[in-house]
Amino acid sequence: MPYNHYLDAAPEVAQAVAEGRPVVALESTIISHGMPYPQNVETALKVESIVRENGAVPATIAILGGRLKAGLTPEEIEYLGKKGHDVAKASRRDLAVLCARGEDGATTVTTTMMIAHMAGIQVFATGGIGGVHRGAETTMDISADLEELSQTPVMVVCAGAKSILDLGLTLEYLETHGVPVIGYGTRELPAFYTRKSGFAVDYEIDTPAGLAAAFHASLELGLRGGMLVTNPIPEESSMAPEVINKAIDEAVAQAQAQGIHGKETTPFLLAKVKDLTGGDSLDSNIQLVFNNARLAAQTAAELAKL
Ligand code: PSU
Ligand code: MN
Repeated sequence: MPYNHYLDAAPEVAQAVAEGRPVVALESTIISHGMPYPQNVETALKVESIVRENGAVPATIAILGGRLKAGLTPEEIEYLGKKGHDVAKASRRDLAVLCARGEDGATTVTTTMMIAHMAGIQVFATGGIGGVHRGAETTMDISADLEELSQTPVMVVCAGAKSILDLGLTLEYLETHGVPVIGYGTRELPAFYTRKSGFAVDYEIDTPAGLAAAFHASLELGLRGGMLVTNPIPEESSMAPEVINKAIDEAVAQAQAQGIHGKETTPFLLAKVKDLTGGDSLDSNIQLVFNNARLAAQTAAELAKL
């Protein structure tokens, strides 16, 4: 992607990229819209330290005052966490207007991939990605995250997709758009809160070096898109499928009954699931993000050797 004057890479991030050292991008919608304050800020700061402990430089990404930031200060993370839903959730279609107006935006998987790529960052860790929503055959609600994965060469390490989505259709969409879905140490797509979903991934890879080799080949082949690494939640943090699936079904029914649509759907469902499980899902969510940050940092370190 060409250089652009809206981008501000933090000095530490710019230097690491220039020297070919490992860097891991992190998103900010998960901070402003995905978790409540103050757990969101605590989690975001802890994720950064996990990335460091595993040998990479963290670059939390957001839009602040119309600037595309790759690498935030702890004060900036606190600001985004406290402002919460008052920060615009910024997807691809929002970037130009936010930049032109000098406004703030919390970056989704889509915009975090875009800004990471502009800054020369190849690996990105998050919790869950957006996908094809249940009922998309009539609502056409398909996350821009899937389209971005097909056109931006960044590896996204996530814990699979939540069954607030239609997982089967999400995989079909990714296949159509040529996005490889890798299971880390598993043949089965993890479903975020649980390690299993009943759906198969395309490939199982068992080491950070193996993930790095696959992504390196993708870059060398000049393939346009990214790669989706799905990392199962640690067993001890995973939830009972009956409990979580009941909460998800109830959340989806409430969203339908209240006519929730568009960009509000995902944050609404995430918040409802959290309420319905009495906060247990938030604990699981935090642990799986830590787990993904660890794997992403180790993979970025391997990629830097190739
Ligand atoms: N799914 C989660 N947690 C999240 C999100 C999705 O389990 O925090 C956020 C991510 O930022 C993702 C965005 O990119 O929601 C997708 O929103 P939408 O479905 O509106 O595209
Ligand atoms: Mn949507």
